[in-house]
Amino acid sequence: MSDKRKSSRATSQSDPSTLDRRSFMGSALGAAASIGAVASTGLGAAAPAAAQAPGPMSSDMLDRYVPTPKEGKKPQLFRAEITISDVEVDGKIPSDLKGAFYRTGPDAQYPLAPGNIPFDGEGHVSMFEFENGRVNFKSRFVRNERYVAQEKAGKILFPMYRNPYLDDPSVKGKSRGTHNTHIIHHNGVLLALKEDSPPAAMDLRTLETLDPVYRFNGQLESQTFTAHPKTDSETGNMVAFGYEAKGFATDDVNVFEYTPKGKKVWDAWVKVPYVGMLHDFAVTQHYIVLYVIPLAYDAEQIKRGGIHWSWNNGQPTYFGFFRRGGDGKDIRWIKGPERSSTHVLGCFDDGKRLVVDCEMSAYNPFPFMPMRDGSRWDPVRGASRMTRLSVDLSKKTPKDYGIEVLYQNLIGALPRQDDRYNTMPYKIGFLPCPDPDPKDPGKRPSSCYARMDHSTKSVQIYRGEEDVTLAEACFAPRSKSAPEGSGYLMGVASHAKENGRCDLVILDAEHVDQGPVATVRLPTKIAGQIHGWWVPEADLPPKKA
Ligand code: V55
Ligand code: FE
Repeated sequence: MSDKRKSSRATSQSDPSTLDRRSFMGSALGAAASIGAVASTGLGAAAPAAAQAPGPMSSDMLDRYVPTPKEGKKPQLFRAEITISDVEVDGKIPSDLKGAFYRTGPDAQYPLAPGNIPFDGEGHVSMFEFENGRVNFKSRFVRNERYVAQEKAGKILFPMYRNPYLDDPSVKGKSRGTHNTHIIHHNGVLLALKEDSPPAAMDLRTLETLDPVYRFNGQLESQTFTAHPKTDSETGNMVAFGYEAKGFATDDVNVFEYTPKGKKVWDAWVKVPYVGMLHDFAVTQHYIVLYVIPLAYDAEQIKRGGIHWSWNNGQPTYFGFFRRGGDGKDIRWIKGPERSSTHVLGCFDDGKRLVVDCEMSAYNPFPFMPMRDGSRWDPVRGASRMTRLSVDLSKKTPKDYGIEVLYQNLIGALPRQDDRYNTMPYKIGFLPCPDPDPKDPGKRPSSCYARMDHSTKSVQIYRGEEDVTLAEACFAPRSKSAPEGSGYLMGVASHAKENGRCDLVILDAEHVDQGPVATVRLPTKIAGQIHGWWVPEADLPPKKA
């Protein structure tokens, strides 16, 4: 590669404004695509040619969040709340697809303050409601305490990601939650989640915000609530946790379990070896697993007016596990090498082994999270692959945990499984990724969905249309008792060539390589997405007249 092109990539991690559009897009969530940007310039010898691929975040996120001073362009806000009944559909909505698909992501209410990061935009929730072959679309902001206060003031009052010291004095005591990361249904409501705060509850049909600080009828002791609760495969209970649970930067973690009707049936308190981002966790039939990564709390940076985290180069990871139903005192922390992992695909224990399949990168997967040592962020080391972590349970004091890459050619940070298998042995997974088999390495690779089958180690690929970026996919089972992975895979495709116009692509989850069975064609771009969630018809309240 030429030196000229190489230097054009000489971007500083701590200044996202210097990242070019494509590299940001690629790396925004787990560096899936950034690899590509680098590979295209030849930097990434280890990177597959597929590297220029679009990342898992939809392209419209870029326009909104990445300042582009080079082009002299102001960041463009989106903020459009949309209602469309009976959206145009290509193909036919399957008659056994009954329920609603929800998605959420950050959509900044006012331009982000200098130095702030895309993860601090206000939560904007969308719903695709399936009804007798028709699809209705609706999107609404979460009207949480922060949104409402800022709307009243006409400006940002919480200017920095998880740094309360810069907050406007008028919002003292209010919830800082943006609720921009994930949504789940629980006990008749939609819970919008951000890991630094309690959930906000919304109406499953209208998306009206019902409770901006939802504490499970006073049962929630933790001051925070994860964006990645799990559903117990046998009981349907919701298992979740909060970290920094006793307040800002505390090393306390509270893990808890609620019945589907919202009764707390278990909780335990543990302490982490250091305060790192605990974005996700793993729950098997018998164990809770917490994985501490060096995306660590940075007190100095907070004092300087920066964000909560920086990547603390060289710091070890810790794999912690303890028994469900216990008091947490049996927690064991196993030290491991510097790594990052933010999302779990699936996990199980079989009495002999505790297995957690997650996406894993060598280090910091986020180009906009500062490197503590000031080094330039490396998208090759930031690229995520599906990785199996395992612990030998027959040993009294396991000294290490196993790390095995499962699919070398698949790069992506937003894996999803059939959620009926959250706590059980499973074999099927889905992953948005750049084309793992580019026929023309010079061309921008397609954005794909991979269907992985661990039992055969085989991969099926759906290649999105040439100009699209595919968001995280979500699986909807054909019926309550359908076999694992039998149903539909759906996800939003944004078209770069149509100003970000979006489709919802619906695939037969067992034959993703055959292309969509139906495509819901929105007439417009919609708010960006981090995660999505399926709610079957039986769990939806009746539609109000
Ligand atoms: C993630 C997303 C967040 C966040 C922390 O990995 C981690 C995703 C959208 O906000 O605050
Ligand atoms: Fe997440």
